[in-house]
Amino acid sequence: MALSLSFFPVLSMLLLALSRVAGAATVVYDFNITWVRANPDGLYERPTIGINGQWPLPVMTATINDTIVVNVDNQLGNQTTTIHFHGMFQNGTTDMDGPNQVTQCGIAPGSQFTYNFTVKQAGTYWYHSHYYGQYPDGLRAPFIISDPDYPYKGQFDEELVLSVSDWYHQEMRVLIPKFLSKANPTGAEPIPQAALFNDTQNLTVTVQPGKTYLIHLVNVGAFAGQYIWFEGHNMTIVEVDGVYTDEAEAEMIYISPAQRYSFMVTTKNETSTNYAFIGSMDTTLFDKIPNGLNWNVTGWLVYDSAKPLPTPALVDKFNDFDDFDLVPYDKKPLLPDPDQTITLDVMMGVLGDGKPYAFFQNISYVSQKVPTLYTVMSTGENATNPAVYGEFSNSFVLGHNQINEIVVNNHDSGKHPFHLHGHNFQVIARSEEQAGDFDPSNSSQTDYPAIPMRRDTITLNPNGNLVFRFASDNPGVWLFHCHIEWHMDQGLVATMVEAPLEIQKSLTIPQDHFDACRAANIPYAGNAAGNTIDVLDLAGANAPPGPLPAGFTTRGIVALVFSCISALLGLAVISWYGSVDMGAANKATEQQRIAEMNQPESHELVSPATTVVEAPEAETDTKTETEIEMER
Ligand SMILES: *[C@@H]1O[C@H](CO)[C@@H](O)[C@H](O)[C@H]1NC(C)=O
Ligand SMILES: *[C@@H]1O[C@H](CO)[C@@H](O)[C@H](O)[C@H]1NC(C)=O
Ligand SMILES: *[C@@H]1O[C@H](CO)[C@@H](O)[C@H](O)[C@H]1NC(C)=O
Ligand SMILES: *[C@@H]1O[C@H](CO)[C@@H](O)[C@H](O)[C@H]1NC(C)=O
Ligand SMILES: *[C@@H]1O[C@H](CO)[C@@H](O)[C@H](O)[C@H]1NC(C)=O
Ligand SMILES: *[C@@H]1O[C@H](CO)[C@@H](O)[C@H](O)[C@H]1NC(C)=O
Ligand SMILES: *[C@@H]1O[C@H](CO)[C@@H](O)[C@H](O)[C@H]1NC(C)=O
Ligand SMILES: *[C@@H]1O[C@H](CO)[C@@H](O)[C@H](O)[C@H]1NC(C)=O
Ligand SMILES: *[C@@H]1O[C@H](CO)[C@@H](O)[C@H](O)[C@H]1NC(C)=O
Ligand SMILES: *[C@@H]1O[C@H](CO)[C@@H](O)[C@H](O)[C@H]1NC(C)=O
Ligand SMILES: *[C@@H]1O[C@H](CO)[C@@H](O)[C@H](O)[C@H]1NC(C)=O
Ligand SMILES: *[C@@H]1O[C@H](CO)[C@@H](O)[C@H](O)[C@H]1NC(C)=O
Ligand SMILES: [Cu+2]
Repeated sequence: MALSLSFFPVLSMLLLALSRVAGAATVVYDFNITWVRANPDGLYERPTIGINGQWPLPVMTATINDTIVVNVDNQLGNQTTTIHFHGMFQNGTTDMDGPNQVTQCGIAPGSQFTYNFTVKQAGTYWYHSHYYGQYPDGLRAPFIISDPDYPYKGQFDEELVLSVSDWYHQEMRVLIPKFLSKANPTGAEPIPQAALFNDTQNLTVTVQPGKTYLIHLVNVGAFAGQYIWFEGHNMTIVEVDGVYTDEAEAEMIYISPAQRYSFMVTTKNETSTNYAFIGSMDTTLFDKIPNGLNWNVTGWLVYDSAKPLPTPALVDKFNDFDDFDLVPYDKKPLLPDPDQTITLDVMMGVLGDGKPYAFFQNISYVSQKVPTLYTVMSTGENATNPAVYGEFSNSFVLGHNQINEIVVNNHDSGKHPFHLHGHNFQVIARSEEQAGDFDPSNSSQTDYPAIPMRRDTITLNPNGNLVFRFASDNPGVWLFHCHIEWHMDQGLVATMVEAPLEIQKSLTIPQDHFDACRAANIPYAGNAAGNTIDVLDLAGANAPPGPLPAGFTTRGIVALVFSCISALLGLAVISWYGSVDMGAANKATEQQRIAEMNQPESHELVSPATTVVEAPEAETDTKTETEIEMER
């Protein structure tokens, strides 16, 4: 009989404990993915993506060195899916990383697919769908990996897992086309209806006096960063995104989507009072605050269930801990000067279809006909030429075992939590808001921390910059993207093709990966356009729409729309703009955008008063889109 861990966690842990005597265990999860119904905020019941008939989803657990096998059975019936194990380096198993059309083909409805990898890291992670904008529909949960040699072992009495998130009442299927629409040229993101702790509200956590709890906190949300604090208690941070840190005391933290913290909370010595803990969504991300929205979620540390649950006090200034100041426990020193530097300027704008897009420089990511990893595997020595991956996969080829520096300049007035797959990275510089572009001429090794903070998801400040480094010691295809799902959907994505010739040498892709492609009728060899004969001929590769028609600039349209909105004429202007003929080629693109439930792309959210959307200088070659066919 196949034991499902998700059904029998306690029993499974027992079995694992037994099998571990002989060494690392194999932990098997059988995930039957189906629609269920859920109403976590008590305001609205909706279809939600469940596993084995349940939502909230099971928390995955393992011990360092375990092999994880996740057998996915996609029984959604009407949506493709994939799973990404966020923060896992997937060292030697880049084909198990999960992003759709990057390291695999999507798992079509009715298809099965096995993820199989060994965990060499411990700490707080999560798993989530990496198929287009799907995970906010429910397919996301924590993944905790324990470590027998944990340095803070003995300093706490009990471990707790806690997720925090935003929550939408409508499905992404409905929200994405509304968002990526020419009626929304500024890219104003949908505002969540609620915030949740552990996929509920008013969560009560029973605690004992005089004890220390190690809390693993994950933001599994789609959009909102959240301020987190525990009334009457401080947090002692000991881990960030899987990186152990020196103890750092914080009264409040800010956690962006996809980020994780472990911290210790020590309870009072007496039980006379219960204490609230709060998650407060960062409303500077929201273009407007709808009437009646409660952007806070409350839970309670319950010392005595007979005592009242106090209403949280209002906080008028958020005084959150600066994660840049964290010091990794292993004291890994600053990496040397880089061999390769990549500068990415974050831009928001409108393309010729009148819809809002996001760009690194002038490139808005579009997934390609052939998953990028399969292009690596089938283009021989040409795999070191970024051109074979298609211009709009925004690919950068990294040499093996070199030092890479990524500079991200924010030309947008919103925050962006950037995530790199396959690595954590040393954050060596991060500016405050409005600091403008990073000035490399002004910086040298001595300006950077001797022991930089490391994590895998870092928040970039509005109109600011950040710089990070990592060594390319993990051959694979690794996405770099904003973890705000809306921005991902708008194209705020780049692809790091790390040591492609090493991938070719060491990787064998299991047969079920190719079967997934066949089931979805997706080619799995050749360049981005599926050309296996002349891999330098990219004709037919997927591309976003061309630029705005002559005479229009994004800045102009945005200014016009906003000035008219302020004159209460906004709707008229939007419909006037919407009536401009964008050309037949773009109509196909529009349908493709709506139909495509496939890749991440994206845009920024900002308050109208401060929005400056820059016009990308995009080219005019609008190409025929074929992703609509893939989706059928
Ligand atoms: C949590 O409590 C608040 C205040 O009583 C209430 O408005 C809200 O509906 C509760 N949430 C849930 C999911 O029950
Ligand atoms: C798929 O089915 C679910 C459950 O009935 C429904 O809520 C959802 O909107 C459907 N999604 C698509 C893309 O058709
Ligand atoms: C998957 O779960 C659904 C809903 O609980 C159930 O109807 C179906 O039989 C399950 N499929 C498999 C293969 O277990
Ligand atoms: C995990 O495996 C590595 C060798 O790959 C070994 O050095 C380490 O001690 C193992 N850790 C545990 C906790 O078993
Ligand atoms: C997982 O991968 C390992 C190593 O390649 C292999 O030995 C094992 O058979 C695989 N397990 C499954 C269930 O695919
Ligand atoms: C949060 O939910 C997970 C999964 O259901 C559970 O394991 C965990 O104990 C919960 N955390 C708290 C603090 O209640
Ligand atoms: C929390 O930390 C702050 C600053 O480090 C300190 O002033 C305060 O007394 C601490 N509070 C508790 C409850 O320990
Ligand atoms: C609880 O009591 C112990 C022993 O008296 C003391 O060391 C500790 O500081 C107290 N903790 C708190 C949070 O007051
Ligand atoms: C949410 O909490 C913050 C911080 O205490 C407070 O300023 C704000 O008024 C609260 N919002 C609502 C809707 O209660
Ligand atoms: C991947 O594995 C190689 C060889 O074992 C090791 O040198 C490298 O540091 C690892 N990289 C990461 C990111 O874990
Ligand atoms: C690289 O591509 C060119 C043009 O298609 C081709 O002539 C050459 O044989 C390719 N090299 C390899 C190693 O595939
Ligand atoms: C983007 O800019 C580069 C460098 O200026 C240029 O070579 C390329 O053609 C541009 N691409 C698009 C899509 O505009
Ligand atoms: Cu973003």
